Amino acid sequence: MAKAVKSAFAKVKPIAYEGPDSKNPLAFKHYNPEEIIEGKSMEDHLRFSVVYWHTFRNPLSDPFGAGTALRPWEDGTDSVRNAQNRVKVAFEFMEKLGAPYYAFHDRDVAPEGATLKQSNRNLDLVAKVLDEEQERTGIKLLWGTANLFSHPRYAHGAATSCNADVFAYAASQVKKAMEVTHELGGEGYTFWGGREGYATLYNTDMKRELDHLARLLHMAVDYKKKIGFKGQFYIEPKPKEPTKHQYDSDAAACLNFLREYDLLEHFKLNLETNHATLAGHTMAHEMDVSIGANALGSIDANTGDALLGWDTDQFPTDFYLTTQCMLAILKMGGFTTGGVNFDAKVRRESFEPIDLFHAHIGGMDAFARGLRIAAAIREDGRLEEFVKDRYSSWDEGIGAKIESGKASFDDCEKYMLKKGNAAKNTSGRQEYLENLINEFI
Ligand code: XLS
Ligand code: NI
Ligand code: NI
Repeated sequence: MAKAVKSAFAKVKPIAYEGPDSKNPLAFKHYNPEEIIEGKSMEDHLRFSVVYWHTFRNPLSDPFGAGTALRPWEDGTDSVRNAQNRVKVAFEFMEKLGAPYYAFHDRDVAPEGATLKQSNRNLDLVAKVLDEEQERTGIKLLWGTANLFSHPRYAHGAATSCNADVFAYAASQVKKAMEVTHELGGEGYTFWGGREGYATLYNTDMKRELDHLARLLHMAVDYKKKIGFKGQFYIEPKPKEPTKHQYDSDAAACLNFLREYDLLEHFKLNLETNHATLAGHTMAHEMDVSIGANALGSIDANTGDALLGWDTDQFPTDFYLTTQCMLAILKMGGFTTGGVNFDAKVRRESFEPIDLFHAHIGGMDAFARGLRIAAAIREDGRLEEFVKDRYSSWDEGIGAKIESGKASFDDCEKYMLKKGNAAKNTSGRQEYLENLINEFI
């Protein structure tokens, strides 16, 4: 029987803001939750969220070796009781860290049973403790999701499986995960197509699989209405891993899919940095694409390793990256339902519980600093002014006529025949702009 855990982090005091001169590793140097930036507190800008799967369930194994994580509160069983205990540890951690949100998959928080019925019951038993702990601490659920990729039944995919029974199982699992998310007051629900893709086209009917994926999402939209769930639906793009090709490969592919199947109004995107780079894009690119479609919902904040090339899900510590993220978020007017969700894990070598604090403190500080830098760049105004100027030929004359749809080919030709040649181009000044950004970092 599991012994009741009183305090898993007894030696750690609540993490406080001590400012940039502090040498205390268990203090924030930049994240000052109440500080007002652009009229809003840092806490409200950043809406930090801790992920249950990496932080409390990842054993820190890799393809070459077993897990290394030391988690003394675990009793070594896959019991509901152990899962309930773990919830208390998780909330103690999040409370001491000062994270206002968390996110989970159904199977992270509660053990899978032998049947769907048993799994649902296990989830209810653990959700009860999640609810109590949310109530006790005021920590809220950013989003919930269903794990439709770990179990062997999902080997060929979930919604895109060749096996209709597997689709039905996945739909039932999503139904339950949505209900629990709703009961816990979740502000969103994420669909990451873990194994929705293929390993070889020789055995794959791609069109049929995509139709099925859209079917599942339409069912989810219908069910959302039925139960009165008001949270935001998100799709999370990722190009590969574990499949060779995932259908939701990047922001543009997701947006096209959602448009094609009449789903765009019901979904926004949850962008993850390491997925952007796996797709051959920068996070800033993916954010810009999504903002352009009014579809940036939330971010899974992490980073990859340029020399490794797989989804290493590291904690973000690079100020250039966090500045770019915050420039994009401020540009879109801030998060509504979304947040900065640390879909990140400590390294296999960082196996002690205290490393979980170092990792999150670093990520939160990096984003807080990114927010400050981004706000300073905006306040300065030179960057924005440069871009505005660069396109000023579109503000009047032929440019304005083209933009507003009032010019035809004939008009363009008439204009250019009269003028003889196009006005001279001006420099893009990339180096000047890179230097300008460096003034603020
Ligand atoms: C995995 C994904 C996953 C989603 C939620 O690569 O990032 O963790 O965020 O299913
Ligand atoms: Ni993610
Ligand atoms: Ni990832």
